[in-house]
Amino acid sequence: MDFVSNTFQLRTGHGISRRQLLQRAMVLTGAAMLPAGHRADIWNPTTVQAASAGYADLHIQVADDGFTLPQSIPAGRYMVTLDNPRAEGITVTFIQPPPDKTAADLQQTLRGEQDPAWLYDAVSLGGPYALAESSAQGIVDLAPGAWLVSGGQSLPGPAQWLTVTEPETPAAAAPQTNVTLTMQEYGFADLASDIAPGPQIWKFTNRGQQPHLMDLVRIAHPVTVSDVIDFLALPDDAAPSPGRLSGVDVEGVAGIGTTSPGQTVWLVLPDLSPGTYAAMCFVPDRELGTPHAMMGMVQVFTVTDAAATAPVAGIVIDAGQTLSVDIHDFAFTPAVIEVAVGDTVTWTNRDAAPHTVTGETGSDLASGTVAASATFSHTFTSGGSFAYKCDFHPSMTGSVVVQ
Ligand SMILES: [Cu+2]
Repeated sequence: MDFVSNTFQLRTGHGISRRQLLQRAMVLTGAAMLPAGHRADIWNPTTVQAASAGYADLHIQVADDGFTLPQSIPAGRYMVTLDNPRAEGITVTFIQPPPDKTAADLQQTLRGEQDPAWLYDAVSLGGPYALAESSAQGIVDLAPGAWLVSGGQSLPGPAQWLTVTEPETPAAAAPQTNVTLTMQEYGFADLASDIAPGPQIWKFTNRGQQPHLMDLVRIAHPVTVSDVIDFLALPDDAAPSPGRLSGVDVEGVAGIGTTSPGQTVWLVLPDLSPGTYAAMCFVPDRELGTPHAMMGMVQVFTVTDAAATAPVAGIVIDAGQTLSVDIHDFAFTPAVIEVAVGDTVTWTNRDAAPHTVTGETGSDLASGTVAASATFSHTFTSGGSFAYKCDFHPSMTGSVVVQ
């Protein structure tokens, strides 16, 4: 009954462990052990620098004996950062149990020693899944009350209590999101078949009758949903066979923990790279005990450069990109450029004549003279539309739209 760690398991060199999957099919959430060599390019902790952008920080450190986190915080919307130095992936899940349940009850229930019915009925918010030796971020709304913060069975020791007191500040606005999806029995509705690469925030709302989670894996080659389900159903010791999906083709990328009906959580994806992906839920069905993935809650999609993405407003996911504007033939190209907060724009003067990049009066966008072949860079730290012109050639105008 692992309500709180993502069920699907990958082991270095052994691929996915179906034995553990089935064990955890008794269980509501999952933990993954992921191929160490495959994660760095996809999920480098140094790229996880999501500014809290108006959200309070809730920092959770994974230690060998449990989570380290505050004991008490005011209610509100939190940017949860899960720092995981361990050699095993872990998910943080926030569970608001009924008043008569203790941390020991949760532990026993996760071990299958108690009837899990209460866990299906408790309010649960899925925090981020952090790969081994990595960090991950997600956003949760914590209401006042007593919450159990659980790492599931993959973390030794019982869950820890977090007391959430009455809010001290007005509610923060909801994050802007690139991908909005609905979890239900049995699928991820609204998840497009093509997703844009790069940093993004996904919003998950459970509109079903049961709790759901998402594990996101990248698969080395194009697959169908049936391929993935066949793969999950293979016995643990099945030999890889040509043309069939095997564990070495699958790498964990990200995930959110178990989230109950009616709840919404957000996941920060620092840099989704092009490829084939599958989203799946391993919550055991309340009636059948079968992991939802085996009942069809698997969705395959591709991340392609071709899919257009809208920058996420208000949240700087990394140090920011650098975008280029050419100054050529007495014009700025592109004349209008859209960037995200934190991005840097570099203007390069490709004319023989000098030019300037001069914002409106009072703007700190002021290059002074940009000589032939010289460049000028400016980092945009707040949203808005910034018009500029060349002081020497007023017909040359442009603008930077910072989302
Ligand atoms: Cu599910």
